[in-house]
Amino acid sequence: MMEFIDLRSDTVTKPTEEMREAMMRAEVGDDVYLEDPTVNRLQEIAAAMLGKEAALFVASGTMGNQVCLRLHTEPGQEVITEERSHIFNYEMAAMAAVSGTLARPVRGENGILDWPSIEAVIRPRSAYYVAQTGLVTLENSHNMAGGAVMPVRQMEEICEGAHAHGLPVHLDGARIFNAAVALGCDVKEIARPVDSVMFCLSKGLGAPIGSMIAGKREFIDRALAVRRMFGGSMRQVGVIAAAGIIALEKMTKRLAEDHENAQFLAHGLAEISGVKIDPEKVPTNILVFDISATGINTNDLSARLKEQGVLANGISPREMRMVTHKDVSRSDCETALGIVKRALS
Ligand code: TLP
Repeated sequence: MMEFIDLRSDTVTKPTEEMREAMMRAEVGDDVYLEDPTVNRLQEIAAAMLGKEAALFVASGTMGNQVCLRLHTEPGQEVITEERSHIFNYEMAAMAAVSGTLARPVRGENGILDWPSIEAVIRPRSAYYVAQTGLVTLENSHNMAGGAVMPVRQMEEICEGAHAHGLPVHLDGARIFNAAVALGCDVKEIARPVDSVMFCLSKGLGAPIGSMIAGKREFIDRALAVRRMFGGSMRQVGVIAAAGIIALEKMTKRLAEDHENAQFLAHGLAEISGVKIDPEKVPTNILVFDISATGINTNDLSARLKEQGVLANGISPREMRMVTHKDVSRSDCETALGIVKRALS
């Protein structure tokens, strides 16, 4: 079988040998009885790292976001979210189907919302005859905006503003550790202003399964019940939580390497005629670039790349996405770049 250089996502990362070893040896118990020691330890480590009172292991990022959304809102309310956010575009309209809420999408500059654009769409409490705003969601880093990061100060301003209106803020921090590396801060600073945060162990951190939500103890206690309602309470989950602990303690420390590889790819791509990408707008491990001026659409480019051993997908007919991660090396990136150049020449 051909060995592909897989740049489709950082979700494709495989567990390390150390993770597999830890999974094999994990001490386990029934997590519905809250008796799995490995899960409990993962939750404590996650809460401490994020600077929140408590954390909960969930099956996926989508489940984590939707459990939080369900807890923060009531049916009939609106949820303010960035137009290209994962919560709005890639979660099967769960906020409508599961929580009975309506998305209020707002376009952010390069995916990054600011307080004035959020404040402008908050429904006045005095107007009983319009749907009320129930929640503000943020995404940091922002996946479909090329891994863009929102500065902590801007998050604080948004959260202060939202709280003054009585609105909670949820952060989709699927890649919060990538954001922290790019912003040169601790993840705690990014998590501090928000009421709840979801982040993924199964993306750049290399764990095979799982995400975490974190927030106040009382919130996480209620999240247990909603997770169960969504079919997400599991039994001897320690076998996967064991990999999550390594993801947090070890794999968070190597993300800068993925960002350097993304910079390398961005600079190389920028030199290809017809490819539009600004390497300065690639702060993390995600590259989104426009190929419309090449006259080739993204489906065709994906197919050409695949024939040559590179996997990358379009996110629209004009825009390709590439994501660097632990299972692509600098030399893989060099190879991939050469293949893209030939495919577009
Ligand atoms: N993102 C996936 C796809 O679903 C697009 C990817 O390949 O990047 N929030 C953000 C910001 C995400 O990027 C993702 C997954 C999720 C939530 C959902 O996580 P999962 O897939 O575990 O439900």
